[in-house]
Amino acid sequence: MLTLSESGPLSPPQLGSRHWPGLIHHYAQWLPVTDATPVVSLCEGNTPLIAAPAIAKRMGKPCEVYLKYDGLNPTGSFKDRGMTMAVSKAKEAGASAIICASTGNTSAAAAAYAAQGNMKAYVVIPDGYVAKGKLAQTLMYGAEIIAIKDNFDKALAMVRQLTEKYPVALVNSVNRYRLEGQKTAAFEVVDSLGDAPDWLCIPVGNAGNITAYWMGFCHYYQHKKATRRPRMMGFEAEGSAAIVRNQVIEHPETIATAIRIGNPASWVRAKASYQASHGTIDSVTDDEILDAYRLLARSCGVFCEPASAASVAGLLKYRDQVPAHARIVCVLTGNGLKDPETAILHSHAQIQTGVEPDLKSIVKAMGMD
Ligand code: AN7
Repeated sequence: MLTLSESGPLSPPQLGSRHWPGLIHHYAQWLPVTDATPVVSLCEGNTPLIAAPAIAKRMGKPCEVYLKYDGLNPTGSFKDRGMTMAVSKAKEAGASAIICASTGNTSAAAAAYAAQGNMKAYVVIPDGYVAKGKLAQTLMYGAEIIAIKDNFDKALAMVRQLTEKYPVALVNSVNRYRLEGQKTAAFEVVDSLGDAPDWLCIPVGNAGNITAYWMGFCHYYQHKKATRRPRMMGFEAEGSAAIVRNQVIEHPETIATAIRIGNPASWVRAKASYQASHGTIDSVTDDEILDAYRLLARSCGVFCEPASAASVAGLLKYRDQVPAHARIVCVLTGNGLKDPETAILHSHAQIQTGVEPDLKSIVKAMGMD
């Protein structure tokens, strides 16, 4: 019997017509895979594009704003797109173990795909700076977690050195297959809207995702699946804005721990991407990130993690430059459930505890007495 992880990209498992087979099977013709590629999939991709009229209203002119909610991927972040490719290709090359450095989401995805692909995963993380939900997932998926007394940039440098000497496949975004998988998010945006948007707003950490989206938009444009390409508007957190400041940040800081990165791995390619698109990479403060984080939840019903809210914080910062009637997509890279501690600390809301279990007390707590 053919199982999902044994089937090649050209022969997805035969299930009902509404079954989404994962992005490698769906976009096989656009990806560097063959029928010999052992596809390791958790049915990632096909995430919703959600209209956000409450954010469009804040632009102060007629326009459309959509949220590409990639927090609805199987492990709760866009990293699944790259990881299905990286792990499948590592398996094809005969690897039995993978390793990555991570601020949390890459490690969760690597661990999950390693589990599905029957491989061993090692993850190196900055001790004390990974959100609780991400740690919980990575532990559950069974990865070996190594927390170092330094930041993400150091962890990446270490795993790069390590994989030169030891038989472990590197699955950080310096692995070219990661960005190949991630570019499918741009395909989905075009497939949903019928064309490319005018602007794409996106958080920037290692700057891999902005690079991958641009690749995706360019491929579709070249093959006439889109008539245009968007302006790429990337946003770093102010305390780790290496690209904006044009210098490595030795001690990056931000509440958005996912993008607490001071030496982005895809720096050069990301710069080329935003420049070719006539876009920009700018920074947003932690306060702006938290305002957008709350706005998304309260006014749109979409709970993303703090790093993801940088895309909307950036759009709000650039609201005056939004052309009337523009179509804008903000990428929400990760699910809010990843980071319950930040949510509870910064929701600006409170639980009414210790309420007596009688109608009078509950009605009073509701403010209806
Ligand atoms: C939610 O998991 O780098 O600019 O190790 O988790 O492509 O790096 C995460 C990055 C944005 C930035 N949003 O994307 C990791 C890691 C979320 C993220 C980014 C990350 P890139």
